[in-house]
Parts: sequence; structure tokens; C-alpha cells
Amino acid sequence: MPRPSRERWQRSFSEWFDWALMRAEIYDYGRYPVKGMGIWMPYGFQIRKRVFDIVRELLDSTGHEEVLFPLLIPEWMLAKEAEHVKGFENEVYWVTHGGLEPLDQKLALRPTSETPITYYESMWIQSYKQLPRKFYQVVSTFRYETKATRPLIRLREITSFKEAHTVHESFEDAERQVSEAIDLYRKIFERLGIPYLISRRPDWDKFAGALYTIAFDTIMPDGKILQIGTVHNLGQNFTKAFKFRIQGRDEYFDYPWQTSYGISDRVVAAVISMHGDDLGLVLPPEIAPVQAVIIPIPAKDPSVDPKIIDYAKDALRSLQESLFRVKLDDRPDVTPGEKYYYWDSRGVPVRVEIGRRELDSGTVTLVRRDTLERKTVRLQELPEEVRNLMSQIYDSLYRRSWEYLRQRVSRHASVEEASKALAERGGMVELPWCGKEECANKMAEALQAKVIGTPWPTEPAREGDRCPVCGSSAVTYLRLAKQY
Ligand code: 5CA
Ligand code: ZN
Repeated sequence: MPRPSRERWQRSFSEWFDWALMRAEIYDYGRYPVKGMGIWMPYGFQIRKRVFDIVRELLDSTGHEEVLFPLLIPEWMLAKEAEHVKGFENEVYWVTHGGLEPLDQKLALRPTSETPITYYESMWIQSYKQLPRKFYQVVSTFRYETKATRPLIRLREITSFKEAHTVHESFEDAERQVSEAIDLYRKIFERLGIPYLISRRPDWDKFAGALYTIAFDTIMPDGKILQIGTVHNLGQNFTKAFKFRIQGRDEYFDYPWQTSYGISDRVVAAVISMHGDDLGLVLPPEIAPVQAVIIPIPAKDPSVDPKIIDYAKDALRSLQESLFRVKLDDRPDVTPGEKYYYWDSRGVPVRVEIGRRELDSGTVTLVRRDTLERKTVRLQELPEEVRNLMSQIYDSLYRRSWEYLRQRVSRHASVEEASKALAERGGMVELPWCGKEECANKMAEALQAKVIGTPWPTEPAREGDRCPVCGSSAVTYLRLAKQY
């Protein structure tokens, strides 16, 4: 597969992304004979696992309990909440047969699990004393997406759907949970160095069955926006539909309040896209399956090579003892150049080069993947140096990606100005907005962009700012962007 040039990478991110996924053996997409479904390959699986280890760690440490619900949802159950079933009617896959027998009740492949989870909560929870309760699962969900499918970004089998579902005794407590979820998502994205904007989705584009939806969006290298997570306040919509009542503090029975929040394979897509370059992946060290790779450089005099290999093994041991994920690439018939190319495309944060010069001087040469800067250090200092480099790499990836995002968010007084900004550098534009759906749609049409929402926390418009469509006083700002 040819390596795209840097220029092509910037111009055609999509092509880069497909190339990088294959080149680094992450996700084999487009060859499986069912659209929207791909294969996590061993290296990709490792990355995915580490990303979701972070997710699990943060959820587990805040009282979330992991569960596992059935994949199939009977039609009557999915249909309980009217808005919900309507919102998903075009996206559900149905199982209609068992063998040759038609089933009496169609079974949905879960597009998400509010309905079966609420059904069980109604049997498990009787009193406010059992609340709050926070469940989550990481599962495959299925959505018959009609927009063009993309690997990891728009799947029909979403293989890493982390859905959290919580129950609360009051609206206020559910509101607190929305804040906790937002905070958790911030932490997840911070650890991965994925910059984000938080918006409240417009009412006409919220999650089907929610009171309101808060979304995390990032800006991809081509300037298009990707929604990477959502938090919903579900109110009592599902608990009412399932007649799920609990004994409240005041002795009366009432419907409890719920939230749900989800992230998916898109998080992996974002971390790969955000930090990658023309050589392939650049991984934040925390999720890198291999954090350092040692590459022996053969000497001019081949009789020295066994000594170089022994020395490289010393380096390997010292990094293993310090608990790094490290690999010695001593494949005999592969040149160092080919090895560099191989590990660079896989995003290994630190390369350790060991040749005659290093052997003779008791040193090793370190190359950091993000900047390709080289540095020679003493063998005894190797673990400490690698640790420092890894933290510098994380800091610099983090800073660079936030800077990229900040440069692509701007506020404008007129649609013309916003349109110019979108054409020049993509990203997100903000315009004063009166709050009317009609005006939002007009802005979207004029910009050929999508309404993303309004800033969260809610930002009141400045005195004097006017809706560019109708001219009335703005109440807040509307975010618009070209979106995946
Ligand atoms: N039940 C709620 C919370 S889990 C829910 O389903 N929300 S959602 O529809 O907004 O999906 C949660 C997240 O999954 C989205 O924010 C988005 O990041 C991701 N997602 C949605 N559809 C797809 C898809 N087709 N492919 C990949 N990721 C997706
Ligand atoms: Zn208006």
C-alpha cells in the first residue's frame, strides 16, 4: 500500500484514515460482505482494550456497576416509549425467523438498551433507599445507518458501545448525574488527548425519548465535526412507559428519574485521527500496545552483532523491570529502516536504537515518535528517560490537539463571515441566535452545515447581539459545522 504524502493527508483525511487503519492492522474494514461491519485485528484490539480500560476504570470508581443484557429486544418492549421507538424505527434490524419458523414476536437487535434495562430496573428497585443506581455495559449495538458508513465512525454494528443507565429519586439528582457524566467524559477525553466542545443539542435533534441531550464533539483533521459522546437526561419518560414506580421519601409512590450516556468506537477513531501523521499512528503512551521498541542496528563488522543483541537484551530487561510494554525487534532478515517504518506506522511512542556506537559507549539512542527528535542517554538512565519522554509526548499531543481545535472555533456576527470561516478552515462557527428553530434551519441552509447546538454550560448572549436571520435579540449562540 502506498504511503500518502503529508499534503494528501491534510487534503484527504478520509483516505489517510483508511490507510492508517489497514497499515497499522487496526480494523479491517470494507471487505466483509455486510456493510458497516468490520474486524478488530490483534493490534487494533489492544488499542481498543486500553481505551475501554480507561472508561471502565473511571466508571467503576464512581459507583457504576457493569452488567450484560441480552442482544435481542422483543418488539413490544422496544415500542413501550413512543418517542423512542419512533426515533429508531428506520434504524432497527429485526430478527423475524428462528430456523424456518417465523417468530410470533419480532426481535430487535438492540440499537441501545434503555428499554430492557428500564424493564429490569422496575423489578429490581422498589424504593428511594436503593437509589441512585448506575449500570453500564460495553456491547455491540446495531443501527441500520443510512448515511454513508465509515470505519469506526459510522458503523452498523457498533462493536464498542458503552452505554450507561442510571436511576434517581428526583429530577435534581438526575441533573447531578448529568454533571457527573459530563465530568467523566471530560476525564476520558483528557486522558486520550482528544479535544472537545460540549453542546446542548437543539430540542428537535435530541436523543429519542430524552428531555435533553448534551453532546461532546471533536474536530477531525479535515475540519469536520465528529460527535464522540452524548449524555441524556431521560426525565421520567421511560419509567412512566414501563410503569416503574418507587416508594419516595414522602411515602408516596412515584416514577423515578433516569439518565443515559454513551460513547463508542468513535473514541478510538478520534484518538487515532487526532494525533496521527503521514507516517501513520502516533499513540498516547497510556494506550500504546507497545510503548517502546528496541531496534538493534547491525554493525559493519558482523562479529560484533551478537554483542549488540546481548546489549539490546539488557535494555529490554531494564525496561521490562520498570513495567513498560516493550518489544525487542530482532527479526534477522528485516532492515532497521523497514522496522522503523513498521513501528512508526503503529504509533509506538519511543524507539530505542542500539548499534555499535551505543554498545561501545554504554548508551542508547531514543527517538520520540511524535517529533522524531533523537537523544542519546546512558543505559542506566533508560527507564527514567523513557518515562520522561512518554510524559512529554502526552503533553505535546494534548497541547497540539487542543490548539488545533481552538483555532477552528470562532464566533461571527453574520452568516457571510461564518461561511467564510467554514470554507477556510472548517471547524465550528457560532452565531447569535434568537432561539427559533426556523432561524436555526435558515442558518444551517445558508452555511450548508448542521446545527450542532448551543454552548454548554448555557451562555447568555451579550447585550446587543442579534440573530442574523430575523434581527431579534439573541438569547444565546448557535453552533454550526459540517459533521460526520
Ligand atoms: N442510549 C443513549 C446513550 S448510551 C444513546 O444511544 N445515545 S446515542 O445514540 O447518542 O449514541 C451514543 C454515542 O454512540 C454517540 O454519541 C456516538 O458517539 C456513538 N454512535 C452513535 N451511532 C454510531 C454509529 N453508527 N457508529 C459509531 N458510533 C456511533
Ligand atoms: Zn431569529
